[in-house]
Amino acid sequence: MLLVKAVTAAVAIGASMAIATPAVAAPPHPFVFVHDKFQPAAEAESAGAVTYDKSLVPTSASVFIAEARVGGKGMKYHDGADGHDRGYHMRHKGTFVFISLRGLAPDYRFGIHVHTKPCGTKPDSSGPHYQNKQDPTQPSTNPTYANPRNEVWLDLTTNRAGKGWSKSWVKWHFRSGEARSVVIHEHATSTHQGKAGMAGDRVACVNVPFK
Ligand SMILES: [Cu+2]
Repeated sequence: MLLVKAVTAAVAIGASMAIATPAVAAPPHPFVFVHDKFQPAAEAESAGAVTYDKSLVPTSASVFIAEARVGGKGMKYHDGADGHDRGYHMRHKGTFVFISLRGLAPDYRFGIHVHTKPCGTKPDSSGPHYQNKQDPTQPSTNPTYANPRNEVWLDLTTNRAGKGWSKSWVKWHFRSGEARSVVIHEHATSTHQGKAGMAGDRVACVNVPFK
């Protein structure tokens, strides 16, 4: 049921974006969907999602993630009413990411981000956060770079039943092959200088082939 709601929400938002731009000659929106159960970290080679802390993310937990990549550089569209090319350029370019989780620790605040590398047997395998403008100083803790407009943050608080969801919209696209996972951390993401983007230990990881 939760999955159905998640898909409905993701598709509804995708549809509302489509309505914001004329349907005629509008490009298709590439979507990515991932639905997985968390496996023990030892299974990372073959698992879609792994947990490093079973007290916060048990192996009975599941995750759904959707990405919608919208628009692009210099795209034009026709006016649907009379068929003339008005030469307008796409105003809506960006990336929408949605996450829904169930079976996690209840009433708990998690920090969640898109990371650059696939999940592995070790929590650090997933590499640093994906950044649109890359901080020359790594690890990046400078809020000029480590912020939810330059990175994809999906922090959420679970309800009493251990369910939660979150979404992010950024005005850019991922560079191909450079965004590979979503990492769940043990606490909310900091925004303070010198700590920006930090959210404590990595408790779980989900492989996502972002476009
Ligand atoms: Cu992270």
